[in-house]
Amino acid sequence: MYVKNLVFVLCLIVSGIGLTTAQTCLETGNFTTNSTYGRNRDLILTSLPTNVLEKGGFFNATIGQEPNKVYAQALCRGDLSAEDCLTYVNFTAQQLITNCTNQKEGFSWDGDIPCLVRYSNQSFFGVLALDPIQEAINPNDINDAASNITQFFQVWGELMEAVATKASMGSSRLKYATGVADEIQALMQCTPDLSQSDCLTCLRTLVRRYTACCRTYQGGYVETPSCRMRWDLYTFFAPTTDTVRISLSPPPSNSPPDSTKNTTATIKENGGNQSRTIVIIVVPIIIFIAMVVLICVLLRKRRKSKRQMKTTGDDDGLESLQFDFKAVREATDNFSESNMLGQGGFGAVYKGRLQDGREIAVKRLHYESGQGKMEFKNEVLLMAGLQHRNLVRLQGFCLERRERLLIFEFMPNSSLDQFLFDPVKPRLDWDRRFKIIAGIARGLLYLHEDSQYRIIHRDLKAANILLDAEMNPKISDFGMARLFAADQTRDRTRRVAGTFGYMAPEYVKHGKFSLESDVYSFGVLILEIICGDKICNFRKDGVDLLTYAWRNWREGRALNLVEPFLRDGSGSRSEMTRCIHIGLLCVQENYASRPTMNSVVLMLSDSSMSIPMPSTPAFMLSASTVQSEASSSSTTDHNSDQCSRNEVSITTLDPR
Ligand SMILES: *[C@@H]1O[C@H](CO)[C@@H](O)[C@H](O)[C@H]1NC(C)=O
Ligand SMILES: *[C@@H]1O[C@H](CO)[C@@H](O)[C@H](O)[C@H]1NC(C)=O
Ligand SMILES: *[C@@H]1O[C@H](CO)[C@@H](O)[C@H](O)[C@H]1NC(C)=O
Ligand SMILES: *[C@@H]1O[C@H](CO)[C@@H](O)[C@H](O)[C@H]1NC(C)=O
Ligand SMILES: *[C@@H]1O[C@H](CO)[C@@H](O)[C@H](O)[C@H]1NC(C)=O
Ligand SMILES: *[C@@H]1O[C@H](CO)[C@@H](O)[C@H](O)[C@H]1NC(C)=O
Ligand SMILES: *[C@@H]1O[C@H](CO)[C@@H](O)[C@H](O)[C@H]1NC(C)=O
Ligand SMILES: CC(=O)N[C@H]1CO[C@H](CO)[C@@H](O)[C@@H]1O
Repeated sequence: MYVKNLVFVLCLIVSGIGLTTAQTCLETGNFTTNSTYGRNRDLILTSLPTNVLEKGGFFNATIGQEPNKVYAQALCRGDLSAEDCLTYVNFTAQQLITNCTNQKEGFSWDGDIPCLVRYSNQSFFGVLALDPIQEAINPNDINDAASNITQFFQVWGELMEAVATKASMGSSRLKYATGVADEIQALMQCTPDLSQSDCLTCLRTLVRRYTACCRTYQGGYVETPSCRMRWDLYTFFAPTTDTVRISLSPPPSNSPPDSTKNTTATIKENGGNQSRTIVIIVVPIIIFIAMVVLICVLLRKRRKSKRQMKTTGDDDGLESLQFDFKAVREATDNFSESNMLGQGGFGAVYKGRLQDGREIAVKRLHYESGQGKMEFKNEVLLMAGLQHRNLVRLQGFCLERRERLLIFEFMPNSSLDQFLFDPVKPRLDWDRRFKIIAGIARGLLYLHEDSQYRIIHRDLKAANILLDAEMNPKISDFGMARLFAADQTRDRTRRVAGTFGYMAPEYVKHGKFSLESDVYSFGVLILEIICGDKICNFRKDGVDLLTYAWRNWREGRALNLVEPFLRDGSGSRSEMTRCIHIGLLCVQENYASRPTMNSVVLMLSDSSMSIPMPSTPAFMLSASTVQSEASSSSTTDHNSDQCSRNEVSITTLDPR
């Protein structure tokens, strides 16, 4: 195993920093000395310095042919001069060559040498790596430095989020940002080959990690191979005009940012420098009176402009989202039967083509959604803010008398259940299925942890996973809760809603839903993807899917679960076993032992990570038991589809 969670203590002696370099040679495989792989590795590492200089601080390249192909990457901290970058990368690459004598993979952390060098026998370009994580701290207690710790943490959190967002919005050449809030200085950077959302996920993971382990210290850094953050109470980078600035004592809401040229300067002066205040007191009364008059005038102006800002601000966000009802009706051919894509718990979904040729999917919500216009608009705004590669994107809405329409991007490859369960469709190979599993996991992680709200999906299932043109999975039907009854947003529901088979036992029994019940549904989904059969239809050796998977896994024959088509294919057996293992962890009866989506994503992305043993899954919730309850409460035409829905499905958002 590699070095993990190692805490290096920065030695801070007055102003100097003791340099620590941290190198990790991964034990994922060895090459022999003087082999082609070794020669390729040395060659590409020695070529990095000049290339990274030429390419302006970031460079990735490959050399050789499989199986001796080597992938390498070098990245310098965003504020390094080209000359320093060359020197540091040269130094680091040389160290890697000498220290990782024959490991196939290795990298050097950013650490205090402000560059990252990484090489591997497999491609990692553009791939988010959240593991391993390394952190280092400045061991002094933060309480000694901050007078009001509550306020300090609040500002700290705001600054971190602002810097992370700014860094993620960088270009494909540089994703780097710095920020200053009074004495707090922060620096964040992603490898620029990451997408914006992956970068943001990465940085937020680091911030969470730092908060969990180290926030009582006066500074430190956390890094993964994909991104890094560092903060301290002194300047360790050169602030520029791009540096994010946040005021430590956030001015009360009555300070408009643009009404006067010099407002911010004045506020800073008042808050920060008392001697100036004394000078101001001594200033002739006439000037004082003039200022009072000025302030009065300003206040009045402000009140006016504030009111304006409020209304126009809301409309700005919504206007771009609002679609013309007539246009949408035309696009869907007056919601014709032939354009109907499906009938979900919230209403029917139609395909449409706008005049400009854009294809859309329109969800026509049931009339009884019973929500006022304002509430509906607010929820739409909130849903539109949920953006992730693995979530179906809300493009807009329509509000016309009792009509409530939601407009989504159109997914040409319909939904995952069709590819898994429809015998007529071509079978998906293992690599594709594995990518789909990983994509769903990332989407769910975003809903659970990385978006602004903690969102429980509550109806995760194959039919709610849509596929885009490249067969990337996108979760749909999230964030719908508030469009319906408000009391559904509590932790307990009056009625159990969801789809039988996917619902966690504690949810069915007690109506208690949680992040863990979503993880349960995800576990069922993994097992379905592997066996190619619906949980409600599956019957083998007289037992249901979960029992069958568990039994075979216990007896060391986990792969018995795998669909014959995959078993005959060339897919990685160890990946399949690993996925079954993770699936079983997710469907454990004891919800407290189910993994979080964060660890699921880690377990999926890092094949060397050890995974705990699962305990018994929820047997008593086998499809047969549920089915009898389901059919007794629903009409007979559900018999053909045993995965019957129960009431309406609802997603819940908890503001954090
Ligand atoms: C390489 O190994 C040497 C000896 O163990 C160590 O002193 C040095 O710090 C290592 N280099 C890096 C970059 O970790
Ligand atoms: C690789 O070599 C190191 C010694 O250099 C050894 O400790 C390790 O067990 C080897 N790993 C494998 C997978 O052969
Ligand atoms: C990288 O090396 C490891 C260990 O030898 C091997 O298991 C793996 O398949 C290799 N990956 C690629 C893409 O060649
Ligand atoms: C590797 O090659 C060099 C010269 O090409 C030779 O001196 C050295 O002994 C070789 N090492 C091994 C382990 O074969
Ligand atoms: C890299 O460092 C080595 C010494 O460690 C030096 O000989 C070489 O000239 C350096 N290369 C560049 C491009 O600076
Ligand atoms: C600390 O700051 C918080 C938030 O700004 C404020 O509510 C609180 O009263 C302050 N506490 C002290 C002791 O000043
Ligand atoms: C703002 O005020 C400060 C000091 O009061 C002054 O130095 C600065 O030039 C002013 N800036 C503008 C834009 O008026
Ligand atoms: C900056 C850079 O070199 N980016 C390259 C990294 O590798 C990918 C895949 O080979 C290329 O597409 C990028 O251009």
